Amino acid sequence: MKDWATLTTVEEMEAVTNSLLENGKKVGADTWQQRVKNQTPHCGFGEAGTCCRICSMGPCRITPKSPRGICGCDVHGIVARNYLRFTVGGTAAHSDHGREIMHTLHQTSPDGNYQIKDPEKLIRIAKEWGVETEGKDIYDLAHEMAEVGLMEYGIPFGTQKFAKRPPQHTQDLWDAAGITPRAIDREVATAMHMTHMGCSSLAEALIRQSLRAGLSDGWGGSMMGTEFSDVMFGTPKPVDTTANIGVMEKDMVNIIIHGHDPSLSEMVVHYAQDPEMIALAKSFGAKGINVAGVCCTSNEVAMRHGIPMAGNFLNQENVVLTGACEAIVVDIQCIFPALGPLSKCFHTKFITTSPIARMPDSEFIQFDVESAGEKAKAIVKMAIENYQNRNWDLVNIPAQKQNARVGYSVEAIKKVLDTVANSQVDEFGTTKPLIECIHSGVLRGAAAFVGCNNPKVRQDAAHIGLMKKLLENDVIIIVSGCSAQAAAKAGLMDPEKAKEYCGAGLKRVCELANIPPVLHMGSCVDISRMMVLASDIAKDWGINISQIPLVGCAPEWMSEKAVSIGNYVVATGIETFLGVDPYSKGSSEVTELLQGEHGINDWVEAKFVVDTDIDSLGDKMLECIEAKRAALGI
Ligand code: BF8
Ligand code: SF4
Repeated sequence: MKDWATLTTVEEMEAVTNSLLENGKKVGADTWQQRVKNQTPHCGFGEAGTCCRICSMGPCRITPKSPRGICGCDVHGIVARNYLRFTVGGTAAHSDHGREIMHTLHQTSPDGNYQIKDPEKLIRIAKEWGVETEGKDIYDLAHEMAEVGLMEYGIPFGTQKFAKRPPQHTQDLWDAAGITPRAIDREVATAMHMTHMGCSSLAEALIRQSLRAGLSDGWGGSMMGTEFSDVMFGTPKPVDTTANIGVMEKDMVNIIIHGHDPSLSEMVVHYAQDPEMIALAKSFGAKGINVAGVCCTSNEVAMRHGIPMAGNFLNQENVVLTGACEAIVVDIQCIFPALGPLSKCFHTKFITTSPIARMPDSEFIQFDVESAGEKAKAIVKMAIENYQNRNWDLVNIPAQKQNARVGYSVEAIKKVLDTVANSQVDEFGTTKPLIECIHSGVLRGAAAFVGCNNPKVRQDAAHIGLMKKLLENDVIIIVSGCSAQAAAKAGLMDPEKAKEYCGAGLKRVCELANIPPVLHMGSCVDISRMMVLASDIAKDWGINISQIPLVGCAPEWMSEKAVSIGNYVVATGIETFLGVDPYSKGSSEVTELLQGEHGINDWVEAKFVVDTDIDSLGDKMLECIEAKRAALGI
């Protein structure tokens, strides 16, 4: 047995949360821990996916006594329709985030709020898309690329441009299965149409569309979100930061940024560093301004600026419960409406900024590209002025914090791993050193950890527990979203500490490359980076993606976006392990399609594995990696 003493344990994190809940009790705060109790037990029909309310003849619930809805739809049709609608909720959200990024790109200018920070990347993608670059001003090119990218949402003919990125074999599988993604909005609209009353009730067709819609997210909307965020805000490079609730500062103005779109957080970070704002903070008696993040926004600014990560999804109330949060500024997605009433129990300002995410009990400051600078400055100022309203009797910032090295874009991973082996390096690096490590058995394989927290799973325990298990077995981990923050909070991204918990091979790789064994690849939209990495590995190795000893895992997932992700990760050929059931267990046919040997596995060479017993889920991941090695004869 290894000694994990130097990492922060789940028990220690829970103790800290409990002390914050005590703080909340003093002011009558309502928290998710209480609301989970109020909501338990959950509706069995909803959980099995067997309730249909697609038309007003229902709701129809399937039981042994009533095996069909009023229209005659059977349980398989109902479960599959629900699954498809769940998927495209996520496809729409991710892709709309990508669309906002493209609109921001369209308005970049040398003296405006947003500039081009990675022109090489812009030119590279322009060449890939067949857009003429010669002799063009970089901003003209950016605007043209924004228009081409925005057309990907509604292009009447053809398929997604980025869907040409994976190996030919993957593209052939997609074509044969009829799931190569067309216009992104079309895949969402088709799904809504298919699931309208009186359209599709054939489970197989509905699951096929789920994969197609997912692919339009992962190889469409999300990929544009990632690539063009890099173009505007910089492609991430390794940077040191800190994680967990102790990153909040007692004597400083604490601004928490929460959500997903970096257009807002980049601006807030910029103005929080403005000497004029810092001087203002000092005039109110604070030592300065401290910006920290929650959820994927946190990942974005941690990766690009080393901004500390205060916590993940189920920590969002904790930051307010410290009594030391002057403002929690949010944009879109994964924001608890609870933050409104909760912030009223403290001095905290809850500031919403997007017309997409309007909430009661918040101050709405609409953010747009033209006024971004001015609005961000006003928000920072509001937070500073609010410092004087703190109730010092309620301030409780637990001293829990770990170091983390983050910022592993595909470009950065290739670069750092080049130091491990002496392979030929082309202009943008290759994945060959990584392949050599896996081929020789120094590393057994790789695992991509993604996704959320979910009160159905003990918070962070599945992420951290599974990661530890894989690290011991020489499996290198790439990570994104709230899974990344779980790892960072525990200390698994501290290059000094975390390597001690790896098997001998992985430890050696970490030492040679000076990396942590858990590589932070970004937000959930950035799972597209993982797709590019997998695709590059397959090409450099000369095998199919499904042959790589690589698995995906979302052990604590909760959102529709996570299901959209699951669909595209599997459809890309990566076996995906879930710790929470996607409301599909009510149908044997849908379960067979998603998890059986001859469902989607026959189309895309991968499937889902669902197991709520986390230890057994980990065993299955290791078995899958070893089986892929054996099949390759390595
Ligand atoms: O997109 S991992 S809880 S924050 S959905 Fe949300 Fe889940 Fe976190 Fe980011 Ni992703
Ligand atoms: Fe019931 Fe059919 Fe209407 Fe669904 S579509 S609510 S199963 S009648």
